[in-house]
Amino acid sequence: MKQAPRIWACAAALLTAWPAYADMPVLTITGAVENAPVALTLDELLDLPQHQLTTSTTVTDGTPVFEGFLMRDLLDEVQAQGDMVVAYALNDYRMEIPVSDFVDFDVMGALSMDGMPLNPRDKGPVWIVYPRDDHRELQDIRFDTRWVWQLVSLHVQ
Ligand SMILES: Nc1nc2c(c(=O)[nH]1)N[C@H]1C(S)=C(S)[C@@H](COP(=O)(O)O)O[C@H]1N2
Ligand SMILES: [Mo]
Repeated sequence: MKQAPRIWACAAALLTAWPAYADMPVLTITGAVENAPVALTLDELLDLPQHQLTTSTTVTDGTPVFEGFLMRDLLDEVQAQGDMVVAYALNDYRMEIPVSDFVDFDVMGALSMDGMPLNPRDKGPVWIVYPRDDHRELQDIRFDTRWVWQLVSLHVQ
């Protein structure tokens, strides 16, 4: 899967809040998972245990409060078997992320920031957020590139 499906970009861009597209698939998981490909709706992502994480980022001011699911919970949910995920964004950005990041750290698939649903026009609907302020080793460009925003699919390998 090389290209993020553009139709979602268009559909999602027309909408601004969660309820409007809550039952549309927003995140597709391919590769080494049960019953691949798995297309998850926002409602399904919100059904995963939700967590809070307060951290500075390289692209926002201050220390926003993020809410969302833990990446390891998502991978458990789809019974992922692999050491690496390739994260694909709407803008064709792609980044390989070792699954060990999600085991070692509470890396979040953030769905909201400061109480506002992340909008597909700006970082949303899913933004991979690392607990950067809690771990010195995460304050590094190597990890910054893994903060994939506008995440649309994950390929597990
Ligand atoms: N969807 C998406 N996520 C992305 C990127 C991108 O271009 N598109 N750039 C990455 C890079 S290279 C970095 S360093 C961090 C921070 O981006 P910044 O260049 O806006 O500070 O976001 C990462 N996440
Ligand atoms: Mo970067």
